[in-house]
Amino acid sequence: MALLSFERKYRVKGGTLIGGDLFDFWVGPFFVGFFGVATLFFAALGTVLIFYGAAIQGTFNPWLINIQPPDLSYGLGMAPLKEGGLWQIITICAIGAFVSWALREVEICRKLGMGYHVPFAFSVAIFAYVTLVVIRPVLMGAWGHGFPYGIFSHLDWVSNVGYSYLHFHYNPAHMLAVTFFFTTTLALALHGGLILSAANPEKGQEVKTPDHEDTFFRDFIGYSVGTLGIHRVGLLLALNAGFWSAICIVISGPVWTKGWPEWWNWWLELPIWPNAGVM
Ligand code: 07D
Ligand code: 07D
Ligand code: U10
Repeated sequence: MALLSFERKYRVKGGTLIGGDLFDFWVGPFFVGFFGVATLFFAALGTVLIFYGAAIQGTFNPWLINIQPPDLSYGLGMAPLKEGGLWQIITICAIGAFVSWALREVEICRKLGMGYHVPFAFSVAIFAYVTLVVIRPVLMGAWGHGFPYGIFSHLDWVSNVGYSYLHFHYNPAHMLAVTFFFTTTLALALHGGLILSAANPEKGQEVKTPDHEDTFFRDFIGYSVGTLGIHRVGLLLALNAGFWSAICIVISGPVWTKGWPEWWNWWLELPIWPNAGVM
């Protein structure tokens, strides 16, 4: 069905979670809904507050804008606006906007009678963000453990937090997360490559079928996960990348306070090694 006639058929009322018909309309290509309005509200307020913070800081250079969380001495209390309070309100706006965005995805899925896989996937990204700015700071007793909102300043935070555990690469959950990120790109490259190679045969030849795609991988590695299966694998890999990222940072501090290389001492402490003295 052509895109325009398809949209005419499916652009009908219903499926909203909140607000009934009130915001059940489209503006240009965008479905609005209650959560579209909520997203715009939080995003606009958050953006205005970032600009306000930038004005206080004295720069509108986007690379240098830096909205700091409160000092650790404020613990889990509210801080004055200019001493981290802005960061706290911007964090509320960010969570409000991200969650509204996910729920807007849910409403669109409901309208189309589709599964909720996309909003579920975005929820894992939101979970990683909330872990960084809410769950871990709460577990550590101060909002000051959240990351600052600035392009370069948030990189400084990652580096500083990494080195404060001596060698972040030795964090086993970080290893899992990194491996899932790498595997996700491998899977996407293989999948994108396979589809394009089947859809773009040499001039004069017919477009190839899923049978060709399956056979390529059977010939190549002895097994094909299948045309639906590769999308399941892709989603699983990507969600695990985000999930283990959240785990790797939430255990740094709340669970493990020493350097990460030291965590591996459990290996040396296993009761399987001959006595050093006997050797
Ligand atoms: C391509 C979809 C489009 C999204 C884009 C991001 C803003 C921020 C805000 C000026 C894949 C738009 C950016 C709206 C403007 C102000 C105040 C998504 C795509 C293009 N980071 N990070 C970047 C965020 C964290 C890290 C770039 C956000 C953690 C490292 C961009 C968050 C840690 C590097 C950015 C967040 C961390 C980056 C490119 C939130 C661990 C880089 C992002 C809300 C996760 C890279 C200069 C990208 C870079 C980079 C945004 C969180 C580490 C500015 C919004 C604290 C090591 N991060 N980041 O393409 O070039 O994402 O930095 O959690 O090297 Mg970051
Ligand atoms: C948090 C983003 C959520 C985004 C949302 C949406 C908008 C709207 C609008 C465009 C999680 C935002 C949307 C704003 C934009 C428009 C219109 C995603 C989030 C909700 N590391 N490390 C990770 C690697 C080192 C350290 C994760 C690699 C060093 C710390 C990942 C290397 C040290 C933390 C990862 C490496 C160190 C991490 C990040 C290599 C520093 C974290 C991905 C090759 C000296 C962070 C939850 C992620 C984390 C994290 C990869 C090196 C420290 C697995 C590949 C050794 C402190 N690192 N790292 O989490 O786990 O995405 O965060 O060296 O906190 Mg690391
Ligand atoms: C996939 C797929 C597949 C496809 C696909 C795709 C996955 C096989 C069939 C999709 C993939 C792609 C297209 C590839 C490229 C994608 C990426 C690399 C991912 C990253 C994406 C981006 C970087 C683009 C991000 C753009 C966004 C999020 C759009 C920005 C939009 C808005 C700001 C508007 C949002 C709309 C809302 C909230 C609903 C309400 C709307 C309105 C009221 C109308 C808009 C009105 C205004 C903007 C004016 C009012 C604004 C105010 C007051 C404040 C604004 C505040 C701001 C901060 C801007 O598998 O199949 O193909 O295609």
